[in-house]
Amino acid sequence: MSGTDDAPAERPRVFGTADSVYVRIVRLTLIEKGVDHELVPVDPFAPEGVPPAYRARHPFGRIPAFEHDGFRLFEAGAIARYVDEAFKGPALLPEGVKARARANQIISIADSYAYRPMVWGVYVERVEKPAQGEPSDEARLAAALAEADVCLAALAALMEGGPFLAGPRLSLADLHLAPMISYFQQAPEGAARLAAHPGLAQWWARMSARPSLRQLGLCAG
Ligand SMILES: N[C@@H](CCC(=O)N[C@@H](CS)C(=O)NCC(=O)O)C(=O)O
Repeated sequence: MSGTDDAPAERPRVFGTADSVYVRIVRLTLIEKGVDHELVPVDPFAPEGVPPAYRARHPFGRIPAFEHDGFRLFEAGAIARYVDEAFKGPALLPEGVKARARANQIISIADSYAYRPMVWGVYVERVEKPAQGEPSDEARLAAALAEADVCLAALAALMEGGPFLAGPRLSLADLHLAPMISYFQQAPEGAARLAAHPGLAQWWARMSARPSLRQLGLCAG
């Protein structure tokens, strides 16, 4: 791990589960920065819910929560930006004002319009529920696919020449969207939707081959 003067060398802790989209965003960011970290298990989907004491770290009971050198933080976007600024390693936001705005815009799109339909509406309905012997809600799936279509079209238009979402270099935007696409494309309908946007499909092929994604077991399809 490489701390700056402001960030003494303590191993950051990430609280959550390894399969959570938002935990993955933070862990991918840490790995891409070359920062060793500890994953502390907290499962909001366990029958008993999150341990009551966890609410001191995250009043909303979501994952991830984060701690580094006594500094506590929640919300994946804020944690990723902290990690980017607090540690050495490649800068994960572009330097130019407009390119940085684009990266932040894509992160916001992922949170606001991609996560729910792609992960819960498509992956959970088409992949996870059948794997658990439950029927898919086809109406929910169809509605989610329609929302995902809008999302993919917007992202494809915004990424322009790529090859990354916010320009020529890897950024937090790529690390934010990738865990969502990893789930989405495991549904056949998701894979087909992604393939309809060659720039995004190539982006995903490149992203899923990165050591950071492989280390966390993000599915390449
Ligand atoms: N806005 C939060 C979202 C975190 C989030 O929704 N995490 C999910 C897991 S991927 C969670 O904790 N879900 C538990 C629940 O909904 O009760 C962030 O950026 O960290």
